[in-house]
Amino acid sequence: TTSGQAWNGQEKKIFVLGGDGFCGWPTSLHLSRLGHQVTIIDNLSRRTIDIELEADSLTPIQPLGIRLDVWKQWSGRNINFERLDLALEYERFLQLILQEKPDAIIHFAEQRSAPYSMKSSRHKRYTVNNNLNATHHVLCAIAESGLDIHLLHLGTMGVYGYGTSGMKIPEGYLDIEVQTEQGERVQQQILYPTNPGSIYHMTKSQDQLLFHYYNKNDGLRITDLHQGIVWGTNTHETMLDERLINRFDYDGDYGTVLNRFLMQAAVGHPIVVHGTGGQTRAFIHIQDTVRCIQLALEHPPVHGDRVMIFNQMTETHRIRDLAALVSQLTGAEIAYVSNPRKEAAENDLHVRNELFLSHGLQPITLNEGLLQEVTRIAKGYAHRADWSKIPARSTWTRNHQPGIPILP
Ligand code: NAD
Ligand code: USQ
Repeated sequence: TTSGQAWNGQEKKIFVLGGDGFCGWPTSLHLSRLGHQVTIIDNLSRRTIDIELEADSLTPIQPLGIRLDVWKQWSGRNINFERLDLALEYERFLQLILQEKPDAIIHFAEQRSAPYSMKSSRHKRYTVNNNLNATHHVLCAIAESGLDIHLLHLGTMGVYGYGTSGMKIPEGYLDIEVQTEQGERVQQQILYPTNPGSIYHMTKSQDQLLFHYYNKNDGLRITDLHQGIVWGTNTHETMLDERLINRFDYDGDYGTVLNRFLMQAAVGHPIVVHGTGGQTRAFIHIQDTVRCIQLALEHPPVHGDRVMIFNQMTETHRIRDLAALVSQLTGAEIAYVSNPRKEAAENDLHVRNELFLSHGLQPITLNEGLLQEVTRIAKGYAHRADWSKIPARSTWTRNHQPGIPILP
């Protein structure tokens, strides 16, 4: 164990909101291993959505109680759990904060799938109500508690939009020059104008305004991590025991693109590319997600700082290049289908990520070994795959016919 090395050897109390999810679970284990006292707060809505969609993680995730018992056996450490809906149970959440007095709160607890958020008006309203209320309740409770708690939020690269005219996307703030009434030219920095591509991404854009306001008005110390698409499954901690395994979404709503490609190749399904595959996106491996959160926790903003924004990504890739890479490695065919989403067919993407690099992140980049490791996991659990869940059926516009094959 590396107990006690973080934050100059101090053990901290950390709430992990959404700690049963794909990013939250490995983060909780990692922070517990570092010697921190972790409390997971989750309403298990992601598991309920699996039931709604009749889809399941490819990997066999255990009930949270078993996960926590197994972690205790391996590490000797307790992780506490409170089942609580952050969007609905404000008072209970406030009481927990007052009772436990956490040093930091990491907020993963939102509905995070863009296709799920676009399925129907019910899904749009659920995503907006859940995400905005959860975020606002967290901010409001920290302010009401009067405690000095560092809030870290998992945001998304998608708030920037993907048409950047060739410029490098800065870390949250854009330098601009305005002309005053007197004709003087003045430099300013503004929050990068958002251009979300789904209802889900729109909630993340709105979250930014809530952070800006509570930072300005109540002096809350906030770090917003604009994360790219996460790939991979396991981290050092989730690999210790099969019962600690992380979730692996592959269905058309929750499966993210690179994990879907690796899974599709592993089970003998063609690799499904939306449109021409000219979309360029930012990526990060799950092990780096966990490491970045540790680094952001260890470098909190000080009083008076504005909201600190990090771009939490390590590389950018074009979707059709990823498909070609996975196809070369595995021999899988590529199927180009009409794009169910409303998004630019081709875009360039250049992103600054100096803040994490300056804090010592050594990024894991896409390499054959890692890709094969994920394919091995996918092959190992291929018998659990339900092919009928692979196609993306959620569409951005009403009369779109998804999944129609087009010529490459
Ligand atoms: P996930 O759906 O696997 O996990 C989210 C967790 O939050 C789930 O366990 C869910 O039950 C819980 N939750 C949701 N609403 C809640 C509520 N109202 N009260 C209590 N708990 C609630 O998602 P993930 O992939 O782990 O993503 C976590 C965060 O990271 C999200 O905010 C997402 O926007 C962001 N993110 C994810 C990715 C990615 O590729 N997975 C990329 C960029 C950013
Ligand atoms: N795509 C395919 N084939 C597929 C699935 C997706 O070509 O089988 C394409 C999509 O059309 C899109 C791109 O791949 O152009 C990325 O799709 P995705 O589902 O992997 O990612 P996205 O919807 O953007 O959402 C994911 C997470 C979300 C997070 C976001 C980070 O679900 O929580 O915020 O990645 S980012 O994209 O940087 O905004």
